[in-house]
Amino acid sequence: MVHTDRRPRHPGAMSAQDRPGRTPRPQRAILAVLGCLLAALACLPVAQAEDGYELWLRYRPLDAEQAGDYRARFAQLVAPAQTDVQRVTREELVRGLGGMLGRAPTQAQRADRAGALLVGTPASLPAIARLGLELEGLGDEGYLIRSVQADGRAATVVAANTDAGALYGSFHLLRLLQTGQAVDALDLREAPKVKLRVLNHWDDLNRHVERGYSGQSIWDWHRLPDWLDPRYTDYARANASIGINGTVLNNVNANAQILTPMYLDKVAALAGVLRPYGIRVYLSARFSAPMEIGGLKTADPEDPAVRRWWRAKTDEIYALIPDFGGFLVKANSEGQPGPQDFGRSHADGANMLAEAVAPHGGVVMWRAFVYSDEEPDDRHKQAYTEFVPHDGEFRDNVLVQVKNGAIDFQPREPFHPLFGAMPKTPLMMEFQITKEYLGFATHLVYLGPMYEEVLRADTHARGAGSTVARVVDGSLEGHALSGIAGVANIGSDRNWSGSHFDQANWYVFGRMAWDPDAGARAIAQDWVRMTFSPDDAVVEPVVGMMMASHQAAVDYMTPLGLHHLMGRGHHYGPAPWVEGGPRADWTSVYFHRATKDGIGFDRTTGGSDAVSQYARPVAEVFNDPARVPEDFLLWFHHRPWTSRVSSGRSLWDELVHRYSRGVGEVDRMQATWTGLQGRVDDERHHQVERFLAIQRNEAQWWRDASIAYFQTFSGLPLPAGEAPPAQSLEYYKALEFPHAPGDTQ
Ligand code: GCV
Repeated sequence: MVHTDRRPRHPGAMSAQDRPGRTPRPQRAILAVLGCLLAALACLPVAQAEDGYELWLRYRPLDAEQAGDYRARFAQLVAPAQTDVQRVTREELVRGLGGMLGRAPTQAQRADRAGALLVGTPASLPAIARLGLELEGLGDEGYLIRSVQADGRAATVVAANTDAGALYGSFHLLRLLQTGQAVDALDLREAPKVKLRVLNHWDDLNRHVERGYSGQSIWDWHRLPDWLDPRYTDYARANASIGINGTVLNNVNANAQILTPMYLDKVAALAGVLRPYGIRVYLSARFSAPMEIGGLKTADPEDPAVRRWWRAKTDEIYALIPDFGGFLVKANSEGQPGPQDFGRSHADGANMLAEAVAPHGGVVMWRAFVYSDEEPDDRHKQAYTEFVPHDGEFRDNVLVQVKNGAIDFQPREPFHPLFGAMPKTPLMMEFQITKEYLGFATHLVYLGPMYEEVLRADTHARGAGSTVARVVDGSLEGHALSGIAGVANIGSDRNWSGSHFDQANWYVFGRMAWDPDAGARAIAQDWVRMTFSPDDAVVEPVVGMMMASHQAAVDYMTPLGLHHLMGRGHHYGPAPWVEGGPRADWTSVYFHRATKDGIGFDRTTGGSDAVSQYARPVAEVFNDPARVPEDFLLWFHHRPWTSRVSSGRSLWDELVHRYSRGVGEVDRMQATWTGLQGRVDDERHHQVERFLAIQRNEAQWWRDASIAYFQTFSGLPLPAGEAPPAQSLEYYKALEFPHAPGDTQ
């Protein structure tokens, strides 16, 4: 990344001043001895600082045998650099190949030896045009990587229709080397299945990050546009390497000032850094901006002056940023302004903005995370109730952005019932990468399995096989526009994400946004190889930890479908006792509904009837306590404490068992990690070890506090062999965390 290269220099490398023949003889002798000593020192293994800054783009030297093989195949680089995208592509290849192979390939205008790497498009490189490759169907971002004979010599080609495709293909090629793949008979063809692959930063203009656990905002607004922190470039590289092609710079709880000329200049400067990496910027728009910064008396989307204001504002933005992506909007949700304040619908509001960006090719991402405090209905149902009637009313350039589940990024949620229920509207997935409800940045929780579970869930909207992935990638209903958003976990921390393992969640988000059918395990394997070590003795145990980690966290936080049991406001730690306050559906008791008789939220046809928002085959399963996946039992059912579950245990015993099972898994993670000492660099090993210790303590805290609380309802003893909570319920209830990170302001 952009920083001093700390790799040991080649012992033979000399600068011009070092050249012999310029220094008197005796001094030369002394210098020669010193030189030998230095050369010998340079050959000693040098402990390399590993602070996580380089993410998965470390490009460390490969072992000699592998490097030798690759070196012969990538001896020469033929990659034009006429455009910014071409330039950064070439830079990345030189950096990556140079780092891994010990020396950068020679660069040439045309291949004149075996072992050339040709990178570009038929338009940018005649040699690629001569190959006559089938690039149709790869679109604007796809690529192929192939071993070929170019002008009679063995070569490797990364070819695409566009520069951006060649950039993505180059990162893929580098990944093949980073993960030790064979490259002698390559024939890969890749194109993203999803069009918009976008990070959502919940970053405020004062650099506070809502639900951020990795320092301040990466965007140094005060020093922009004059100071362009090199981190922005490295951020762009990291995103491009996993196919992310858009970023929403500011919080959905938006401040209208981002739309003022002063801030738009800053946004334009960032757009300039990100553009060569194929990344467009988007902004969260505050719906009431025409009143707050435009001097209008209303923000009514039907008011001609309001419409004019948005059109003019949009034109102003595009004059500065011709490839501006468009707007993300949180409206009429959690106190944010929106069209309903003026008696208009979500479609009215979205369409007004869509009309403004349409002439420029922009889009509107309108969030479906809405629930009203005046609405006494189950919060689970409200987004569906509000949005489904408007299916078909949104303009072509509007996507409705839906969280993966109906409540709010809980440790585990069934897929949102809107997926499959709005066939005429492109529905964009919103995942959370930052771990608001999954242990902040200290708990090791790999989100790949959770994303995979949601994307593979079958909505049955058009019969079996109508997976959420097919809704989101547009293939189920034939939408050309499609998108996936992830709420970023990136901040100013040196390691970007607050912990080394949270980088994996950024990584897997990008890979799954590119291909929603990709597997979490394979992605974890790539990530570990690139981030920690290609050594199988590291890869397999670490991937094992990662793959078990989500279930572990669900077990020690919210087993069996429980949800929303965290501390009030900051969301840190267990607080199933939370009640009262401004609204019922911000409390824990609203969601778990524990009584002397049982526990769980009855969302069956006899209860809130949320199940009926799913297609019939899904609804029937969710409605039946004997068929509902046990992971969602208490999400959909209120069950007696003594009822039996599939293990044969009573519900109470199973609950306690799962809490303890989660803690036990963290014990195993700790043991695995300790066993890797010496195989992973000390710096990162140490931090992960300490964070796992925090996680172990907090897992125990979650278990103990939850059991102590729920036992007051069940009145049942702990199953044999289960340790009682370490402290009294009063102790847990009295804990306070006034300065926990990431809270709203
Ligand atoms: C940006 C949850 C979070 C809020 C967040 C909101 C949203 O309620 O706790 O911090 O606000 O989701 O997604 O809009």
